[in-house]
Amino acid sequence: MSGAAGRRGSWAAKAQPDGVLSSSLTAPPPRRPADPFDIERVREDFPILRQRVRGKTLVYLDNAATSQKPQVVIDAVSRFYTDENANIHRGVHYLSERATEAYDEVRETVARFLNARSGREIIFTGGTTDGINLVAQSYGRSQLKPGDDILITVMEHHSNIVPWQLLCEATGARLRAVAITGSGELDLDSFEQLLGDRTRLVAVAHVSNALGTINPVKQLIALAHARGIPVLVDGAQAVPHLRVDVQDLDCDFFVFSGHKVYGPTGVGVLYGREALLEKMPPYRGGGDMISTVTLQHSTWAPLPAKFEAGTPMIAEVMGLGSALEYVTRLGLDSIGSWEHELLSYATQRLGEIEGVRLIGTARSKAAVVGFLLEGVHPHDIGTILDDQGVAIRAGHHCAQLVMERFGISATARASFAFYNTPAEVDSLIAGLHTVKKMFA
Ligand code: C6P
Repeated sequence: MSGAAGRRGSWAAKAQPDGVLSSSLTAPPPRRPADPFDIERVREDFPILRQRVRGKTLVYLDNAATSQKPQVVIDAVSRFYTDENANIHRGVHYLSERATEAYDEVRETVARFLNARSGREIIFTGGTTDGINLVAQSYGRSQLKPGDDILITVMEHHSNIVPWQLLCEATGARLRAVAITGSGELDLDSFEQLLGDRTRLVAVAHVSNALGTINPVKQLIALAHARGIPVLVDGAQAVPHLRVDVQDLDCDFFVFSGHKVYGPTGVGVLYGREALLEKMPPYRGGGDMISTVTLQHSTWAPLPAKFEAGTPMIAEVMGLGSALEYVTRLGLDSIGSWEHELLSYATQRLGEIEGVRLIGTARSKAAVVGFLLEGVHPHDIGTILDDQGVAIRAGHHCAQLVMERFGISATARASFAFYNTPAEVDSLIAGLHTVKKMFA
């Protein structure tokens, strides 16, 4: 991939701040990116990609909704049920001991993946949404009072809005949101203005699912910490694309979902700074999270068990461990640069289509392109593309504040993974030409 960044500069599409693409006469014709790792071989790891849908080769460009699973992940889940199934932290028998050991090992894998200080800072959750609700209900309820502020941004997914609204209703705190610019970047002046004496928590997306914007979270965290305010980072769209180091970011909480990073659904991670997790009350009560129980009173198990009540999603945790090992083997730097090539190529090719308007043209973006096609509703775009085997997402993407900011109700969104190819971008573009013909 060496030299890729330089090449990119020469053929990246020229988008105006409002997202209108100018088909610059001086721009050279689009050049297909070169293959960084052996993509065809990598694609063989994903059995679902071999299938045909509606008689056409599947072109899966809805990776921000959920990514496909490599065979090793499918095998890890299947192996657990075939050979290892037992409950954890309970039995004295062989299978239970083996399952417990494997489950706890994945916790260490996650800690290494995020560069957490220890496995005590890693809580298995049901996903990003579950992790944010945990922090809102445990940290939030115990720390916030009437008149306090929680600061989010206009580009948040509903999962990073609604839990805070519920918390505000319960505590009398107030929810405030940082503005975004016409290109879909966070307005840093707005951030600094809203960061006030009453702000008790900042919750911000690392990467926007609707715009693709990569936020300068390290800088935001430093600004918040200068005022002693803890920060939660919604990493749902970051971990599949970027190398995350929670110590380097210095975040207080970081959440993500397994299914977006090539793992199973139903499992996710909350990283929390140990000192904060220690002082937080449990979120849910039940088995495995206690130390002692009497009729009137219970005491809590040490971290991380305090936050993992009941039988967890053991098979899914096995799958998650395998997924994180898989992406680590491929290398997040290689993944990121290949996806950036795809993003630049797709942006350039979309620019060739008259009537396309990009929503989200930030300088720093992950592999998500949201767009409109003049005179065609995004749902019609999605449906017609689907007829051609091309899967994208159309709608508000659970980011209605973003839609409101741009004065629209929906976008079409193509989101890429490392197994996508320039030929698949070409299929998307060909599909959009068909859409245009049908609506001409
Ligand atoms: N975004 C999308 O198509 P869960 O559902 O808990 O795994 O993830 C929620 C979530 C939280 N934050 C961000 C930034 C997200 O993108 C998502 C999920 C999917 O964009 C489904 S709406």
